Amino acid sequence: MSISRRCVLTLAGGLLLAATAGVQAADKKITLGFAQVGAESEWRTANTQSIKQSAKDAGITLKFSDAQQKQENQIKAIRSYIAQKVDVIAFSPVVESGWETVLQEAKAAKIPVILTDRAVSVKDDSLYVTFIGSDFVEEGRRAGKWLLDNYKGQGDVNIVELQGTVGSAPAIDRKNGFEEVIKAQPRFKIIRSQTGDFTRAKGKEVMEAFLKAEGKKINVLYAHNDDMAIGAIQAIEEAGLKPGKDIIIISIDAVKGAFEAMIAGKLNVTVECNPQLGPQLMEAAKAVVAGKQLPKRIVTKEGVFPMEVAAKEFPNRKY
Ligand code: GYE
Repeated sequence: MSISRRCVLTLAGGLLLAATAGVQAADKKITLGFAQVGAESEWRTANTQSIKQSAKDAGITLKFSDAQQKQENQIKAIRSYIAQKVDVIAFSPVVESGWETVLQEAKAAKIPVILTDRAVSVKDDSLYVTFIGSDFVEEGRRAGKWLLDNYKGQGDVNIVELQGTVGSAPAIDRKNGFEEVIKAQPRFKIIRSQTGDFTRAKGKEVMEAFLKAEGKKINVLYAHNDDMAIGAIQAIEEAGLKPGKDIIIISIDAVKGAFEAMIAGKLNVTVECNPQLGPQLMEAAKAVVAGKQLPKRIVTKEGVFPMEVAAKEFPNRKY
């Protein structure tokens, strides 16, 4: 296996630590309003736990809301945090666009905003202080590189793709990163691509439709997260095919469910996306309240885990 693997559970927080070094704990208790995307995946559950636990550990009062994957709910939550005059607002934007107005409202109220996990696309980047999260384009590239390096068969390789939530940063970037790498070998072709909204149920449903339309022509499934891959595995088995063998499966997140599927021989590889962003978010919130300058981008470090290492790595997994 030529892919290097790494289990990196610490985040790239060097710069941030440097920025916060020497900062005295603020006397005033900080209130942080956090607008979460939803509870759509194992990744999200781990992310929510990390945020709640680290707020407790840091002595920060957390106001938490779950937007059920709807932008309008997140906007409402952010507006209510502005009305409550919290010290800091943080959120993981469900989609990239459409944030200008509410971010301007936060700016006018002089409440700093920290983005975690997903990016926004805004012209004026003074609308947020920093963005803490993964490099999703790189994750897509890693998925593509694993495929080019490890695919054994000859001839055309027909790929079906289960995309994440339409318009979300991880869906856009993971698609682009993967395509950028596989286009080096034109025999690798994406023959179908549709959203499964990052959920198991939708992943299964869309995979059923792919199988109906393309049947045994499908060689590879690329799923933008593990939950959709796990849903698709069920659909593949119900269609009488062997996931991981008849159809090679690549996904992203590296949650425990993916390791279980790899140990069972049903998932070939998962690319890590670390949800444990809580500790860095709390550090950033404290730093910003203390008037410190933060780097505009804080990137999470991650690895790639193929099936062959799953049993050995499983006990080390924290989410
Ligand atoms: O990969 C997926 C979740 O934004 C990185 O959202 C996150 C993605 C994650 O639903 O499982």
